[in-house]
Amino acid sequence: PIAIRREDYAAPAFWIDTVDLTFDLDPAKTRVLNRMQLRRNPEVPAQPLRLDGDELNLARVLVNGQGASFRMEGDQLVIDGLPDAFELELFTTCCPIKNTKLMGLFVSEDTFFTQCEAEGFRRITYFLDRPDVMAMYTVTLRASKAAYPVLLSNGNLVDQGELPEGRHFAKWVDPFKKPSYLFALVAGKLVAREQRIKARSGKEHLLQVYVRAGDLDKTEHAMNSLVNSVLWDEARFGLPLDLDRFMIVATSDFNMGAMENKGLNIFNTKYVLANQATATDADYSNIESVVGHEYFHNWSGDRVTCRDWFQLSLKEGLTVFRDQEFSQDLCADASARAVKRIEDVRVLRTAQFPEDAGPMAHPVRPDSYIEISNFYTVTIYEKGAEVVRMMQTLVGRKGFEKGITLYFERHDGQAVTCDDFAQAIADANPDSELARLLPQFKRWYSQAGTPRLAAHGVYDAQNRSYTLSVVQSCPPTPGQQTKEPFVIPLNIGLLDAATGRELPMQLEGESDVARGTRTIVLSRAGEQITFVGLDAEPVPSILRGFSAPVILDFAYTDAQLLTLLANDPDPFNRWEAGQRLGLRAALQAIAAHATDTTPVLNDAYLDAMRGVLRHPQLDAAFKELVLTLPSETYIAEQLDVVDPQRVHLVREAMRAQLATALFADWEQAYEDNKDTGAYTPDPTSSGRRALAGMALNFLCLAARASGDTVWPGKTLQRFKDAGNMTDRFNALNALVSSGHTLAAQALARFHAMFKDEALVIDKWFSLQAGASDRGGDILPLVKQLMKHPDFSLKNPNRARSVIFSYCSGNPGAFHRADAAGYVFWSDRVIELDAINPQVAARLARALDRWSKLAEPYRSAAREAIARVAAKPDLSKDTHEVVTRALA
Ligand code: BAL
Ligand code: ZN
Repeated sequence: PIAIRREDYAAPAFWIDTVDLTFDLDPAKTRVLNRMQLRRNPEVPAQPLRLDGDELNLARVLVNGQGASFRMEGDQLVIDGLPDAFELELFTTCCPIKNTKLMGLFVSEDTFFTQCEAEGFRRITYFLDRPDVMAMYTVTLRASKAAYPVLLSNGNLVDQGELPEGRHFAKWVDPFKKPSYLFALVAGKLVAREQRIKARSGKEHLLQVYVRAGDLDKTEHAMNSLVNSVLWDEARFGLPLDLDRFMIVATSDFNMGAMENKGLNIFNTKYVLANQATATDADYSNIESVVGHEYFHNWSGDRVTCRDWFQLSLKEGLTVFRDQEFSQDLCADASARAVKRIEDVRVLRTAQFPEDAGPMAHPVRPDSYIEISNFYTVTIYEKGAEVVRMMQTLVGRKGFEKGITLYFERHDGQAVTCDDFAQAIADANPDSELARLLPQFKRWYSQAGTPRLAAHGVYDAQNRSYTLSVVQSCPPTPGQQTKEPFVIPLNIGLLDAATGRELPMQLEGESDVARGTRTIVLSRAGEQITFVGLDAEPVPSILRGFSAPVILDFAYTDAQLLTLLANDPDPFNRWEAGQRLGLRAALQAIAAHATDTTPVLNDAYLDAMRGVLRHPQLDAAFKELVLTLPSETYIAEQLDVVDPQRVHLVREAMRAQLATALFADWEQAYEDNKDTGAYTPDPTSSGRRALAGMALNFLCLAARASGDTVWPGKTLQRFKDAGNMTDRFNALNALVSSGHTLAAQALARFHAMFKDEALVIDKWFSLQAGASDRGGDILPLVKQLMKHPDFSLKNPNRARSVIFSYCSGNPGAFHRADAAGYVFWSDRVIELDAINPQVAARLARALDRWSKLAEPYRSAAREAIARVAAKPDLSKDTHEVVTRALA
């Protein structure tokens, strides 16, 4: 396979102005008639027309109504000698029922769906399948009326009617130009929840959420989330809904979370369906984010799209930022907003930081790829969102809104680049630090790797000053040996070490005395920041709110961290102080080769955690985050050489210690938070359920050590009596993760209760595959689960629930000294690759960090990767991941 390089970008040789598609839908043989108006791009040297195709049967090619000569070059259809403007008619067929890749047109539960991003449209018809070719679409769908009563495509329904032989048709016209990756169609037996909404302009829009008949009672939250999204984008950024009707359709077979096709979003059921009996608080929250995300793409993605796929973060980073802001703005108070921020940073640090340090590290705007599907990554999405967030920090919230307005004014209807976006934000704020430092700021787009800030502070008693020295660096990443300094907005506060109170801050040479957080903009490799007017050495609260996606090294003393944990008015850094203390204890125990009987946590830490748990003012959601230890993955990232079993052992020992040392406090926390009344998924009550769930987990863990049967018994009762899925699942999780004997009957009962609810059965699989390993018991269980009648490798959600939960989500069980976990992994990657390369390539990433492993894991992991790489006929997707891993 060949690499596509960003620097090779060339404008297309032809433009497609209109596309008129007619589908005769049949699962075994769908006929597609494609009539297009094309014209040469006069700015490009004359060349043949090359249309992309993949797994299509071509039956006819007509140019201006006449048979035309053409040739095939690989998968491309090539036509020479074309006039400057012409009509091209193509007739092809494809086989949706056999489409297990779930790209292009496929069938799921007797319903037709499409997925075209990034390069799926070429599996429907021959096309200039690239995002800078934007056309107007008219789509006619024809199918059996009994089997496919609902026929949907992008835009507005302009005609529908009966056809002979029990068939019917629907004709859709999209009033906006769009790239092919935003095309969609759906046909099947579906029902819709509908709601009309009035925009500020007074215009009415129809919102629809389509699902299978039995799922209508699970669409209220998705609809509410959609309504909130429409209102929010108009209120915050002045971006209205531009369509008469906006549709969401759910499918249970989907590679991604969801897809922002213009006016016809297609969603994984996981991000649509929820009621209190089947969905947890986390599901509710994810649905809100994903519905928001896809809706916000209607502007940031659909109205303004990417010139080429290297610019993917143009729409994805921006849209993740927008959905993060949406969820924060919906929060009732600052505490809930902070909780959301902490959760987002946790994802970044446990998933993106390892990616940025591993073989798949790439800049937010990559320079090359073999398979673009592999670049729908946490770097493009989450780090991309952090880059946008830093821009907002540098120009202020209002300035950022002005920048967004200018961006859409300038580029509406265009396919543009990350440079265009940054330029618009800077141009709207000409006096900002962003405008001043723009070329340097854009290194965030071009340089991969997580920058490190090494900071240390010196107090000068004579001058009553405190100088913070900060040196930035960034490690080499594939293809980038050296890095230039980044622009880093560093939010800082100072606390009084004795009282914990926030100190006024005055920078040397300035007369202003600031209270609260101050943003210092770093741009050089090394800088010094001197604060004056200080009577004693302060405790610096650095990187408040996680103001930049960097690793901060500062040699805090335990006492300083305890001060921050108890007092920092910045909730992010308050949480971070607890994480640093926990991490430090873990790393010390790992370095000391602690056994499972050595206490890892000291009394000061345990007292501090007790203080948080008992704190009368802190919210339950925040307490739950503070009391959650750094994950095994995050701990492993801090080590040069990782023994995953040792990491697992130490973290389990920490959990056991927290369980027993805080036993009475867990009892109290459970009693205080167990009743949340009538179910609503709001942040306050979900925070209380989360803390009650955590308490039960620790109580069952403590019971395991003491032999107590009371709490496991109570937990089983809670599991049985629960009025919502969150409480029920938390109770089940407490029994499973403590390895209690009651877990088996609870699991059996859970399965029986929810056997017809696919998303709940996914949870049932995932909980078991992700459970804490005890003596190597999880791998045999995973193999057993794969033999369960409900298991299917073809359904991505189900495959993820078992295989990914084990390989990617359960390091203590996956990294086995006997290498059996890696052998299992390689078998599954190979097996999945033949079915669905995107899912296989994602699974292949589970061993990204193999080179950091201690022996014998390292050699065994390498061997497993080499085994996959040696497989002939590997997809481009998987090939790219494994060859990069071995490079
Ligand atoms: N564009 C792919 C799915 C998403 O990011 O919304
Ligand atoms: Zn997106």
